[in-house]
Amino acid sequence: MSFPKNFLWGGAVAANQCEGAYLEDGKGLSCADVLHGGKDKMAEMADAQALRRNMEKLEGFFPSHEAIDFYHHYKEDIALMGEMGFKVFRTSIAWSRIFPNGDDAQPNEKGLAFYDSLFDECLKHGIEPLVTISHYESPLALTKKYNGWTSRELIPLFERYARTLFERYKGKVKYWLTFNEINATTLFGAPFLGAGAIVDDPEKDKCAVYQAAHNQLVASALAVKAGHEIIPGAKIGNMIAAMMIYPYSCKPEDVWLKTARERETYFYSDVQARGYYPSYMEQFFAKQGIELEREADDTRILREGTVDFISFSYYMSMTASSDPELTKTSGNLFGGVKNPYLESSEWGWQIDPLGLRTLLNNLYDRYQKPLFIVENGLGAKDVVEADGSINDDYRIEYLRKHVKAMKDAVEVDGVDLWGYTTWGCIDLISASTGEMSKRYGFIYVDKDDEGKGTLKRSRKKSFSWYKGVIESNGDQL
Ligand code: BGP
Repeated sequence: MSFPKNFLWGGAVAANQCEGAYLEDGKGLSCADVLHGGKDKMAEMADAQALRRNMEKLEGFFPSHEAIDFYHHYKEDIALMGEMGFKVFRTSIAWSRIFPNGDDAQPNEKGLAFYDSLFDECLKHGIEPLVTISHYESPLALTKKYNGWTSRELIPLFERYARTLFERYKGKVKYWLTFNEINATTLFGAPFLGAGAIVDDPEKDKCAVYQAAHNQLVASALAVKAGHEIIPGAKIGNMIAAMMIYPYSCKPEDVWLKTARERETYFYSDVQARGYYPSYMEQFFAKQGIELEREADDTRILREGTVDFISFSYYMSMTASSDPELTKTSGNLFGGVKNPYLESSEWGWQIDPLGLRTLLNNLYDRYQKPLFIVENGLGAKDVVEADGSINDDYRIEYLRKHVKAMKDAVEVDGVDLWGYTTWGCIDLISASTGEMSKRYGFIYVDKDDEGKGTLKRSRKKSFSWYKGVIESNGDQL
């Protein structure tokens, strides 16, 4: 047994990290457009005052405004993906390209036409689009007017946006994801990125943060229902930043902490896969005095809007320990305690291929639904040699080991895995730092952290390696 014949190999991007053209053809500002780049980006996202200032006045350099200008280069970029043999391309739709303010009376035709053309281009190259409806880019006007997802007003607005997409692209797009890394809303330390909300002290104001999460879960379920109604045979998944957490030691307290921390993420996938709140979450709300604004219909909506498959991002694992003295490590949504058995990337994310196999098994055991790895990869600095070549053996090494782990999960353990889209298949701006130098791609883009460069695309060594992987359906690693 090997990977199934129709296994979906490909790559992933998100609109705000690659498109640029931030105000072109009627697009409105999104939350991503008011975040500066640099190592302080995480702090800025958690700083309510700074966010309010940025919303009022855009001063300085904002990486998303041009990004890699995919908006004007997509034909060339999709052709390169076609050359690698991609079966699937994951991208997101910028909500503010379709509804510039989120609540406009009519959708923006030019925005809709752009994605028509993008999906046509994919299909021309035999590439199936996999579309994230909301990837860290809710319209800024909704933050100003409603404080983003803390308000239930966003539920019908999102449903209408999703319905508009399903109606328009029903002949072109079969695979959909509702919210990117939906667990970011409560785990990121600030609900701005995931939920377009500014909360002065998220630790104290848990109610606002969990309300945003609840509203998104209801909206996600409504979108799943609508998608099934409008597109027969549509496959609609959720998307979580999957956390592979080990107990730091066999001390029972550490083991318990692992369970508790995993539940911070499982909460979302439990609701989206099973259709109801897990009892540990209801207890948590009761004990913390968190009273959510829930409507009578919410229970039915959640039950009727369960997802067809579970998708997730996986970059690293971490450990949980009851000892506060141990060294911490960073990660894409939250850090943990450093694992002494693992190496780290240049950005301190701990590399753990076997953790991916364990995680695939855990998720499949828990939900018995098909899985899709929609983000995985190594953010690293690349060097362009004098002859123009880019020898990214470290990236090949990272990916090879992860594909091998995924292969074991499928071939040996019997996990039902639909596909694999590596993150940032073409270099793009980083979500956590806004840097260009944190590169993930098979395709290099000539641009630096200050926004300078020709935007010229070139193939890295990993380009032909991945082409070979896809051609051999994962046999040739
Ligand atoms: C995930 C996000 C992506 C992506 C990725 C890599 O959390 O869904 O948008 O950016 O992480 O993170 P970074 O860009 O910070 O390296």
